[in-house]
Amino acid sequence: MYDLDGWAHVSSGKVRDLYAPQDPSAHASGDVLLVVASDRISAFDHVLPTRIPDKGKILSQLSLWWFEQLGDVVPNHVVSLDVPEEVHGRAMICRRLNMIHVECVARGYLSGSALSEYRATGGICGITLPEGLREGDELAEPIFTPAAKAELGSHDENITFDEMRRREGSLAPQLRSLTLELYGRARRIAAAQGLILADTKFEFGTTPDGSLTRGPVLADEVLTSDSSRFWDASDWEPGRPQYSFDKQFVRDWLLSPASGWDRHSDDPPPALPDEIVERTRDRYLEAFRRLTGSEPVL
Ligand code: PZK
Repeated sequence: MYDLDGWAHVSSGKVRDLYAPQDPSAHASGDVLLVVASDRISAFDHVLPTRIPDKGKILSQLSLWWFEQLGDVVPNHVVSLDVPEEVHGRAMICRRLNMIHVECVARGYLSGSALSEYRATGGICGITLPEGLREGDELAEPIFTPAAKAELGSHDENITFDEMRRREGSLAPQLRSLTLELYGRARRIAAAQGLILADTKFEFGTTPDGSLTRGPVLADEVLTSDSSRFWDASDWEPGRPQYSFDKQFVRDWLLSPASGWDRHSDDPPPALPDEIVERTRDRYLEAFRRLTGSEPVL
C-alpha cells in the first residue's frame, strides 16, 4: 500500500486498494475515489507473498483501454488519471457511485462455478443447460449469471435472475442486457487476437443524482484477467481444465511437488521462483499487446 499525499486509505481487495480524498472539496469533479492496482497476484483464493513487477500498471492500463472500447455502450466511472506520481500508470480517479451489490457475470463457455453448478443441477442461476456439456465447452448462447457479493474471504453466491429482480427491481433487466452486450463486444475483440474470453464479471453503480441520469455506470476494473477468464484459442480443448492465459505458470508451479505446498492445508502459499515471476509478467505483457496492439507505459 502507498502513503499518498491528499488521500486516505479506505479499503483493500486482494489486488487493489481504494483511497478517498482527505479533503473532498479539493476535487472540482465532485465525489471521487482513487483506485490503485497493486502488483499483488492471487491464486487458489490466496494472495501470494510474491509480487509480479508491473502487473498493476499493465492491468490498470488494460482496464482503461477496455473502458474506451466500450464507452459507446455504457458510461464508466473514470474521471481523471491525474494521480499521485508514486501510482502513475496504475491508478485512476473515479466517480464515487452507489454500487449495485450484484456482480454481473456473462459466460460464453462452461467453467468455474458454472461448471460445478451444472454438474450438480444441470443448470446455473436457474438457467437449464443442455445435457452432456463438457468442461470448457462453448455455450450455444452467452448467458447472464448474476452473483451476490459475499464478505471478503468468501465466494460470491450465484443467484437466479428472479432473485436479482427482487433485489434490484427494474435495474435487473437493464444490467442483464448491458452485461451481455458488453461481453459480446469484448469477446469479439479478444477473438480477433486469438484469445477466448470465456467469462467476465462487471460491477455497476448508479450516480447519486439518480433520477436525472442515464442509468447504470460501469465501475471497478474491467476485462482484466482478475475479473475474467482468458484462454489462448490455440490451446482450447473442451473436456479438460483450460490453461489460464496469464496465471497458468503460477498455478502449475504451486501444484507441483517443487513448491512443497498443499493448497488444501492451512499453510500460506510459498514465494514464487524468479523464473515463474518473469514468465508470468511476460504473459501479462503479451495479453496487453495482443489485445491493445500497443505497449503499456511502465
Ligand atoms: C467501490 N469497491 C471494490 C475494493 C478496490 C475496489 N466508483 C466507485 N464508487 C463507489 N465505490 C466503489 C467504486 C469503484 N470502483 C469499489 N468498493 C467500492 C474495491 C477494494 C479495492 F480498488
